[in-house]
Amino acid sequence: MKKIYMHYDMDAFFASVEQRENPELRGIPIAVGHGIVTTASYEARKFGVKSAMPVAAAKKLCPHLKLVPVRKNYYGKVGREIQQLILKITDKCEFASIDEGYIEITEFVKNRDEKYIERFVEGFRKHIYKNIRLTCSVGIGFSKVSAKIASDINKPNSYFIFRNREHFLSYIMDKNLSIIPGIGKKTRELLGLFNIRTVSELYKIEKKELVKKFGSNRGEYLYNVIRGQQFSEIDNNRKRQSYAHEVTFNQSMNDIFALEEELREQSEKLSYRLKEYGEFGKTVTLKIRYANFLTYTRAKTLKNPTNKTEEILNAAMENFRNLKKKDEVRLIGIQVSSITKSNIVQLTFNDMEKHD
Ligand code: TTP
Ligand code: MG
Repeated sequence: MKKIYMHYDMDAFFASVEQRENPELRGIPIAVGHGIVTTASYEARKFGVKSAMPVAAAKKLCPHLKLVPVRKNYYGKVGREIQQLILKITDKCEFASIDEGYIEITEFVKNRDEKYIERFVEGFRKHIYKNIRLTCSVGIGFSKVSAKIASDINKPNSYFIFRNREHFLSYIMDKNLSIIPGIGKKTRELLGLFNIRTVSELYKIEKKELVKKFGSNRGEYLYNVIRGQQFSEIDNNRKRQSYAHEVTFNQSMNDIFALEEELREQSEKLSYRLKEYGEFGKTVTLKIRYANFLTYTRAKTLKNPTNKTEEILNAAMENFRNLKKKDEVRLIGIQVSSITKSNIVQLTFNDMEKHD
């Protein structure tokens, strides 16, 4: 059965929390930050003030800008209150960061028309506002990626629904690649060298070409995501024992540099995932399968648990270098285990209070 996903993203999160707490900050341009703007209220964005901008530059654009110091722990607390509220509706949710998350809503809206989905979305947004006093933007789609793109379309304090894959494709086709999650600045720069800047321009490139330029994982992601064929499930398994990435080659791989590059890519992904969940791993295991199908694993225990790309990569590379044979590889992968939590996020799973 086709699934339906919702993505929510709080509007100007840090700034909105500050405006909620201090009535005198409401309705005026504010920036949360110290030296650098972490986020700006929508009133400040009208002047061109943006995240990651030096405060001095922001003040030039908007002389009345009110600067507010960052209170990260407090925003974290508010973010977790939002998560708790959502967990009372369903446990089919995945919190991608402190102010955004994915919710699989198939069971709530299946076989219903678009009007009903609109009512559901507005009900959700009201529920958040009533309890948290903050606004969010919501997107609906047939996949996590399409829902995420949708939530950005009518930001702030609104929503957008992709009715189906065709609707999604016609919307994204003439847009810049920056609207696609996972196509970051570096990838766009590289594609720009080949005059590929929009989705339709990327559409013309064959999968083979993309895999050649970006490796199998990234290449296939790029190919699939702009075709609405990138699917991943809601990941709500909070008691995770390990994180792993591996890749199987169709033919045996003899290029040691390419294998090392693959290990780097996998380390980056593992680091990203660990950070996303605020977790650290102490054991890094390299898995390798040769053309004769013999499979070996080599584990290394670190002094301190890590979530850093370089530390994961170094441990995996040490094992890789120690192997007698480094070619004729059919599969290579890294697992990070002995997981510990940095900051304890206590999430309770309870779906009693369903709302409509
Ligand atoms: P975002 O959801 O990217 O931004 P936002 O919520 O401020 O605004 P929008 O309405 O466009 O969603 O990020 C959430 C919070 O994360 C943001 O309020 C501040 C913080 N943040 C940083 O600390 N540094 C950054 O570079 C960005 C982009 C965000
Ligand atoms: Mg946000």
